[in-house]
Amino acid sequence: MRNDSTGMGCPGFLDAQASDADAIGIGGVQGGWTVWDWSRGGSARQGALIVFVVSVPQESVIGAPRSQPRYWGIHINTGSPMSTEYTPPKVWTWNKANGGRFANINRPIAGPTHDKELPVGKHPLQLYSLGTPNGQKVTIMLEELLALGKTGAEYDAWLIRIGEGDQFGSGFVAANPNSKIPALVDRSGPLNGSGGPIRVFESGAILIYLAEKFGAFLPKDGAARAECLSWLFWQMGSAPYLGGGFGHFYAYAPTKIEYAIDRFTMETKRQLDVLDRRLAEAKYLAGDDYTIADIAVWPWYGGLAKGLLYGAGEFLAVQEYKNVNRWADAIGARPAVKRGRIVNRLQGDPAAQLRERHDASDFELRTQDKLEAVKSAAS
Ligand SMILES: N[C@@H](CCC(=O)N[C@@H](CS)C(=O)NCC(=O)O)C(=O)O
Repeated sequence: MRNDSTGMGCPGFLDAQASDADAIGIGGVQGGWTVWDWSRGGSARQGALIVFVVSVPQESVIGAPRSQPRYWGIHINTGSPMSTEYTPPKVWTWNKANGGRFANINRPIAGPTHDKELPVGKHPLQLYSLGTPNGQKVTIMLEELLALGKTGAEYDAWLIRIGEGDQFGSGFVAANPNSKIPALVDRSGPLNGSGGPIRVFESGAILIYLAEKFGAFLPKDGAARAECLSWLFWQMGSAPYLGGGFGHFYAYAPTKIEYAIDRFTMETKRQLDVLDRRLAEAKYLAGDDYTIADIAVWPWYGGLAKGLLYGAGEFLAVQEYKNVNRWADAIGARPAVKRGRIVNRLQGDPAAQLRERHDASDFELRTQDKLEAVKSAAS
């Protein structure tokens, strides 16, 4: 199994995590065995060996009515795929063991799991993030603002390892009650008139906040502003089908389910066509100018069109979307984009990973290849 991203399908955070073997065991899908109570709902899995025992309950067992007979089964997982024939029980219950390798981060409840304050650096803006497409939007925006000479956009970018559950620390949850990267804390105080730190979560909200604060990359009014916000919100609504739908079922789910892959491939190709048609009539999504709409859409759909997401370039025939490719190349060539896309990255070429960014010079001095060279010289 490749790296999931908590079911959200966000690519780009592969980190040292548990191996596939931890999917095996009670409730596992690739071997081992499971005992379950048939009378509470469920269905046979492909290739399973099932032994039935009818029990006459004298005492209530796991809450079933005493008057009903109970059927118990033993399911031997033979390594066959998870069944697609699943009858949901009346009430879903959280079976932690079924979470496999991601049991520590997939939860049906919100809120912190542990106490941990967030670090604070020297700059006005503190970003808590990770170099997935959702995180890249904000680091690209900050680098673009700095490139324009907006020195108030200097920032510390701290790494949040979502595979290790950092998003459930009390400090992070205070910055984003939704426990997802990216989260921004603006500590510039008097600049905002409030005197205190301002938290902003959801990448779209962060982009608008920064665009308004610095007066850049968001047209002031009229049709251009409406077009920009429309494409910005298009991204927020569309990418979950790409990441949580297509990416999850094509690349990460423990079994390939044709129905799910078909459904989300159809939608992903439709979305690429939506973009391709828009970019046939306009240079950038909002019109003649590069805006936060492009900054939001590029990390997802630019990456997809260049065959960089989910190993799906050939499957989706991404080269056919010529206008998206033209636009993706133009944005990818911007120096600020080249910088922003490597911040908080944990994956890929070490020279293209700046795991934490606290100073503009870090791009020259503190990429992972440089840090590793210093470490090996010292040892
Ligand atoms: N709509 C959110 C999506 C953020 C999101 O899905 N973040 C993922 C990483 S790309 C995350 O933090 N997942 C951790 C988790 O689900 O526990 C945004 O645009 O900011």
